[in-house]
Order: sequence, then structure tokens, then C-alpha cells
Amino acid sequence: MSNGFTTSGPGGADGINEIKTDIVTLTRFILDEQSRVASNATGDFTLLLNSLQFAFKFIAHNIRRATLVNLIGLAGATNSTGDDQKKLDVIGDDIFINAMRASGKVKVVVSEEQDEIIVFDGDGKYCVVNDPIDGSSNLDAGVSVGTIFGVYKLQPGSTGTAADVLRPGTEMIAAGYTMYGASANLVLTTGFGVNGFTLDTALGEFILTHPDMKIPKKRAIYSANEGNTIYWDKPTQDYFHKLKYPEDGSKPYSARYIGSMVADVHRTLLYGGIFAYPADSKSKNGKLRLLYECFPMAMLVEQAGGLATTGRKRILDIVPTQIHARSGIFLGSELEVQKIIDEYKKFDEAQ
Ligand code: P6P
Repeated sequence: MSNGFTTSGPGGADGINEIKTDIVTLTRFILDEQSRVASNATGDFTLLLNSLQFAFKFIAHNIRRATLVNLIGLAGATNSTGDDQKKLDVIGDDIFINAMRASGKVKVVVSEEQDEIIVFDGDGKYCVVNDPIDGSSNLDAGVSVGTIFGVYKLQPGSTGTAADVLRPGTEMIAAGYTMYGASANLVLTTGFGVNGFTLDTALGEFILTHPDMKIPKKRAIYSANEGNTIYWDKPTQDYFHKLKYPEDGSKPYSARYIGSMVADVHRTLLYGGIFAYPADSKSKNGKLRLLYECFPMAMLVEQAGGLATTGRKRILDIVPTQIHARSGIFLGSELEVQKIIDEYKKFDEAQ
């Protein structure tokens, strides 16, 4: 029997044998979105998003194979920020750059793995910033890693320079990540909410599995590398101390830290809580990069109803001074992040 949407299997409509016959693929979602977002759309943005999804599928394929073909291990080079480059870092970067070039819609690419911006020939209208394999230091341990990306429109009349991306995160028109774990999970915003897709490797399609994602307003979970506590400033130290030793006698928060930003943020989006990589006296501006880690995650979290701040400033309002600029970051549930904002406000008012 078919109701036009779900076909019940031989066992009847018991849920177990139901076969969904009207699934929403990422391609279909993007086309629906295009007609919703910009009726005069030329289709360029849609083609860009389709090139992005190809890159994610190809990277996912290589990560799945990594253990089998011994791709895991150091590639013998270092990237712009001095990290040891894993073989997959290099492969992921090459896949991403080639996919953006082949789209014909991109003019500028910024990659964590590239010292300088990449400018393509042609009349591409978009700039894409990305960390091709974030968290790659965890790869050998089988921990989920991911590609993080953000999209700006090329400035009018620009031939493609760093100025096209040294802009506040509020000017990003799309952002997201694909987390490569048991399956590949793509979480995407184009400025109209957040939607999650899961790669069906048999179909080779990302399927809409998490429509209209909203982050819980609060959750007693904190996610930070407490090994850096000694380097944190007083407001940050006081904030985490209060989560562990609640002044009102309530139950202490749970600590969850994977050490892979995509995995920690994905959990925070789904369960709520706060993720933090604060600026610290050791690294001054913190470890995470503004353009292709902080901005995309901040855009996603805000679109899902959460907050993202340095403690004193909204992340998306920051204007980067160079393409690999770093920033401290607290992001997550509105009521959890508001507590750190209040902690800094109280500290600053007492100075
Ligand atoms: P730490 C991974 O190397 C990464 O760039 C992010 O994915 C992650 O959030 C952070 O660094 C972890 O850094 O100092 O806690 O190992």
C-alpha cells in the first residue's frame, strides 16, 4: 500500500518495514532553497554547493579507505601554521581546491593548508574559506574529523584579493561542516536556518536527516581543554570553576571534550551546552582560526538559536586582519554562553 510518501512493506505499516519513497537529497534541498532564497538566482550558488558536496563525498571516500591503504601517517611537510601535515590533510586540500576550481563559480580560496590565498582564472563570483581536514591530528586514533567551510560573495568589481575575505563573519552567505565518522554528516546554513544531511554511501547522496536544527537553550555540558586552565584569564577561570563547583548547590556540569572541533561542535548543536577554546596567555589569541573555524561554526550556532562570542565580542562582528588570524571562542546554548558574557562584563566593570 502506498500513501504517496511511504510504502509499507509486507509487514504492514509497523515502522520497521516502511520504506520512505520521498527522500530529500541535498541537491533537491538546494534547488528548493534556491527558489526560496533568491527567485532571480542564476543557479551559480546552487552549482557551488553541488561542487562542495562532491568534495565532501570524495574526502569521505578517502578517509574511509585511509586505514586500508595506509594513507594515515605524516606526509613529511608542515602547513602555514606549523602543524605536521598528515597525508589526508594534503589529499583533502587537493580535492577541495580542485573541486572549487572545476565548479567555475569560485574566484578565491583560502585554505588552512595554504600560506596564501588562491585566485582562479575566470569570472567566479564566490570566495570559499576552508579547513579541509580539521582535527586531523586525531585521524590515526579513529576520532571524527571534518571539513569546515564558509562562503563570501566576491566584492563588486574585485579581481580576487585577500580583501574579499578579510570581512566580518556577518558577511558570509553560507557556512557549514562535514564530519567524517561512522557516516558523513553535513550541517549547512545559507542564512535561513540550519539543516543536517547524512551521506547514504549506497545512493551516493546526502539525505536530509536533521531538518531545521535548533540548539537547546541550555544544557549542563562544557567542552574545553582544561589542560590550558593555567593560561586562561580570570573571567574564564572563574566561569569554569562555577560550572564545576556550583554556588547554588546544583549538580556540577558534565565535561565532554573530543579535541576535534567539528565533533565537539556537532555534539553541542545536537545536545546543547558550551564549547570553548578561550584566548590564552600561551597563544595570545587562542588556537582556532577565525575565517575557517570560528566564523562558520559561529554562523551555524547563531542560525540554530545559540550564541558565539570571544567573551567580550560577538564572533561574527570581528574583522580579520590576516587570512590565518586566530580568536578565542565560546559557542553553544544561549543561556550557557550568556553566562561567560556576564562573567567578562562583571570583571570589566570591576576594573
Ligand atoms: P587542543 C584540532 O587540532 C583543532 O584544530 C580543533 O579541531 C580542536 O578543537 C582543537 O584543535 C583542539 O586543540 O589544544 O585541545 O588539542
